[in-house]
Amino acid sequence: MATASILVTGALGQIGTELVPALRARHGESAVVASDVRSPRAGSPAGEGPFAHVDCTHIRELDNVVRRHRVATVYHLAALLSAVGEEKPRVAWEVNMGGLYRVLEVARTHGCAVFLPSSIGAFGPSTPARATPQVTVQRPTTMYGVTKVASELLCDYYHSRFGLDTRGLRLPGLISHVAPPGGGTTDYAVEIFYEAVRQRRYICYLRPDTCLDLMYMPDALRAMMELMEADPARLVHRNAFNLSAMAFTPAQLAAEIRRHVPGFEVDYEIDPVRQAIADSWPDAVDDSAARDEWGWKPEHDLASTTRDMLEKLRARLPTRS
Ligand code: NAD
Ligand code: AKB
Repeated sequence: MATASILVTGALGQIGTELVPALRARHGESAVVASDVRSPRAGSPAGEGPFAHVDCTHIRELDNVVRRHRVATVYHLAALLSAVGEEKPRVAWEVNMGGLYRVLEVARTHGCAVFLPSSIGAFGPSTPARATPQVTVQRPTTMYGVTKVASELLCDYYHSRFGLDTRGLRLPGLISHVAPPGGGTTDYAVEIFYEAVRQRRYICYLRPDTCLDLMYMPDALRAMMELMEADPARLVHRNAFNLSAMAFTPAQLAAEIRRHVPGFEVDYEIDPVRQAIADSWPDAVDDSAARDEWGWKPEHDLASTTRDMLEKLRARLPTRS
């Protein structure tokens, strides 16, 4: 059996589908074990190298895979996102908290480093909405947000109490074209590109003036890997770095897409649940701690993301003539 040193949980989701190939390109195919509670579909990039079926709420399954593959670093992605978490709050608690607790316990036993993605969902309505500071009020009103704040604290605790090398980012909503998003509030910013290419029409579930932080997937992948490679002596805010690349509203995104897809129409049918979640999140966060402590710098803005998303999707999807 090949020796591997990196385990990715929840590897078949929106992020893992692209993080696994990126880590394999950097560290070698056999050095990265993809894992998920689901099985990979034929042709899935995560299934092209080592793959293990792991339910992150089962400590024995985690322990076996870490032991068997001599895992040194875990990218713990398995979680329920914000909208699904409101439909299934009990499952969200069990997977998001129960999974992380077991990952940290196994990491403590075997001395693994752990990466944990937090989210802008860790903030709430009483958080300052503009230039949201790195350290600020965190009183989220979703189960997702509650688990993200608790996860940030738990990772801090395992670092200070047990010396575990835990690191994390408060990711914005991610825009990507490889795997679909898994049921979040920011999914509109992915769906809109698919529908612009397929139909030239999109029905958006958020109000046109809802401003949120978003990021293109290549920036997010680079941020995760750069943070895990950063000099630990420089990291003050280990487990919850604010991260920003661009902030925009559905109306601004639609206008940018219209520059490439003339006549693109967007209608608005507001989903009260996802609108309330979006309204409770910041408009744009201040990521100066990430910039100062490990040199974070985004490469993609709204214009370059829109151009690249449309180019990639037009090459793959049937388009309306
Ligand atoms: P996703 O929903 O696309 O994928 C999650 C994966 O976890 C799925 O493949 C699912 O099968 C798996 N999973 C669910 N329960 C599991 C269990 N018990 N054991 C093992 N695997 C399980 O999510 P994503 O968008 O890839 O997000 C990954 C992480 O990044 C999450 O922690 C999420 O909160 C965080 N994040 C994502 C975004 C985003 O916009 N995608 C933004 C901020 C933070
Ligand atoms: C969601 O909308 O739930 C995620 C996130 C920002 O955490 N995309």
